[in-house]
Amino acid sequence: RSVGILGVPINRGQTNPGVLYGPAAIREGDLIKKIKGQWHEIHDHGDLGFDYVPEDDCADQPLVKNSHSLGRALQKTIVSAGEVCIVVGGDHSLSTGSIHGHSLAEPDICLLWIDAHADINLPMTSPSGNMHGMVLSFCVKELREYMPQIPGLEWLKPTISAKNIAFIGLRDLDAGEKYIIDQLNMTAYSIHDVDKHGLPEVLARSMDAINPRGNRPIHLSFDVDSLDPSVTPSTGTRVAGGLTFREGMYIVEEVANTGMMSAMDLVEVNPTIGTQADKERTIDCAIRLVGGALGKKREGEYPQNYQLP
Ligand code: DIR
Ligand code: MN
Ligand code: MN
Ligand code: MN
Repeated sequence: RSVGILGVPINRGQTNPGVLYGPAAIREGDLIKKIKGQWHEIHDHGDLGFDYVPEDDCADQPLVKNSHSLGRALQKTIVSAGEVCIVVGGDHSLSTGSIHGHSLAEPDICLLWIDAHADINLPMTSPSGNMHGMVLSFCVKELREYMPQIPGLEWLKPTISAKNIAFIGLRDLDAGEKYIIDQLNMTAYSIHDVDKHGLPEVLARSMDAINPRGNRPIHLSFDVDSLDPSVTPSTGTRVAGGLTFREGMYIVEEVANTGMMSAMDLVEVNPTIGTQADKERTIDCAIRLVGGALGKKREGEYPQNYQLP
């Protein structure tokens, strides 16, 4: 299958504007060249173009900051069928668009959410008003009756059931988020669970829960703040005690091994945070995660027709 890369330099789902430079920095780190395997074709679709809208200044609703601008930008996130789509952010609000678009292209997706945060605040439970912490409340069908109409986001309809979502790496949840996860009986592995059972076990249980027959297209939503801040320091909401680099790589390689990944979000790389070394480390890690998810193997590999000279 061929691979499409889409940059989504969206930054109004949170408050640090520098996350806008994520796609450019990841491209400059030589993403395309480094992930190119022998067996897939890569189309770079460039960055999603969008305008922010002035209505956001008049704040006709206080619940979701910049909702008109986000709504207009997110509606354009199309995930094309038949191509593995890599969506490079930008902040995590972009996943409302990519999940919506992916669900239209592939009706039976499951969602693996790798994040320090659950990003499932309802607009009313959000302590921040930042949309990157509310992504899943817009996507989950079971929360429809609790969702208020948000101006600019009326088009965004929930497309995925709570039982088809698994979280790994959680360690900073708001009360409303934990309550929703418990009420909907969602598959959620915190960093405590990772320590207790080990990452391979937690990942296997997650995949069993959301993709028991292994026949569903997988949407992998990877927030780089899931990893320990020593691994990905250049991100807006660092939380101590995260997944290791090796655990992150293990996740993406295992997802690649299923052969069923059809979309991946790689979000919250903010190259304006930290030192030059922090930024380089974060971007290098982001690129390795994408490469691993596309089937690049740390164990080594060679093309099918390879021969010794
Ligand atoms: C917090 C932080 N739960 C919020 N969320 C973050 O604003 O809703 N998500 N940082 O990635
Ligand atoms: Mn294409
Ligand atoms: Mn997130
Ligand atoms: Mn996060």
